Amino acid sequence: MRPFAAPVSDAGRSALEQFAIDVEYYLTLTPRQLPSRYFYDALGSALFEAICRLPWYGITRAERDLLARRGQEILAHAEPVSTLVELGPGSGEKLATLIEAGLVPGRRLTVHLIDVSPAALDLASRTLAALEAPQSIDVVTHQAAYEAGLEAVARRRGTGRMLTLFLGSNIGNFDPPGADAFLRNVRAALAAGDTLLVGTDLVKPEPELQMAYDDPLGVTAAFNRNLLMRINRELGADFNINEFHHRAVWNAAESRVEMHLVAGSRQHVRIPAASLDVDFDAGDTIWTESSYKYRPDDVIAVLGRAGFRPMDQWIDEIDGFALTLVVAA
Ligand code: AVI
Repeated sequence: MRPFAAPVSDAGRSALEQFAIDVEYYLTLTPRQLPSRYFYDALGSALFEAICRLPWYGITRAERDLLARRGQEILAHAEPVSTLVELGPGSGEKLATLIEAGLVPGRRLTVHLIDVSPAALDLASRTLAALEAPQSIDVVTHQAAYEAGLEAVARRRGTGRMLTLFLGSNIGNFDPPGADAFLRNVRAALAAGDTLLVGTDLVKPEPELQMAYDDPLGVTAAFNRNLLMRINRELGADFNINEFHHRAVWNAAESRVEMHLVAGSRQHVRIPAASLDVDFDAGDTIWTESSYKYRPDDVIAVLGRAGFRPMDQWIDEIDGFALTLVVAA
């Protein structure tokens, strides 16, 4: 599954038209799928923020701890850094943690935030404005897909080094060819000597992964099922949400947690805006997300294939998470 790939060019289309096209395309594949990028409407984003606070989901906690403990080292490696870029800043808290932990006092910094969501850009900008000494930080927002945003940054960057952050194990939502292609595009937008910090969740015992993606409070289940709510609301569909159940499975051979929605009974679903009718039998599934889990050396290898050289790697052994710093070769 390639959650960030669109089946056709999206030139000139509204976001809603593209959503309808994607739903029509992915729901008629075998197996049926939906791209995970559509989880993040307002409710889905709030549910994801809640997931990040769950005790069973260690990614956010581990990453924040590493950034707080190692921030100074990370920024020292990237010196002389004048530009920070974050792809998908979320609430901006991780970036704020890094800046607080390691920014040289008095240093002026330009921070570029790239996200398709204006709400995320607004929230992250406010988080940075609340930092001590915000006057030494110029924040520029780019409401854009990651690659397009990075190209815009490359066009207007000044002299000095740039450190780009791709955190939260977002790389895990790309399949291996998608991750390779994406990281190559990131490399192409950077200059030699620029650095990239990538957060990746690591392979860990299956029961831990199971709890992280099928939590006892049912927050991840709600996050998954909300995708059908979104299709009902935005595309006028009539999914019976109560009859779709969340399933998370660890696929060891592919090194990924898969999330699926499973029909509990036979259903005929109409999706008018996608000009689509779909029949489900009890037990039929829709594959909604893959979260690839890495081994520390795999992270170095995938970044190496994209044209980066390793600088350092920090591992949180408790939650099984890695921050990897590489330099554009
Ligand atoms: C955003 N992404 C890295 C999360 C993940 O872990 O794959 C999304 C998520 N899906 C279920 N829980 C969290």
